[in-house]
Amino acid sequence: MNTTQTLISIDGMTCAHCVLTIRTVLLGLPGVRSVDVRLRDGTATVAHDGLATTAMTNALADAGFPSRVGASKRMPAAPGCCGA
Ligand SMILES: [Cu+2]
Repeated sequence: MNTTQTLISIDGMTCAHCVLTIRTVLLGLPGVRSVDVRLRDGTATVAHDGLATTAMTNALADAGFPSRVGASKRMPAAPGCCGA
């Protein structure tokens, strides 16, 4: 089975707890193999089995993290889980 890598830009990721939440949310999706979250960049790289990218962004939105597929400038505004 082919593994696809998708880069997601995530808003509101401010601390290690956000990273953990995001990892848990993404790894909980069926077909996700690994998740590499980079707090500094505000991005996550997801290795998955051809999962719909909307499934990832919807799951993140439900967890309180607006996100979009692809690299983009980090949005500074959104408060994270800790409001930092
Ligand atoms: Cu946080």
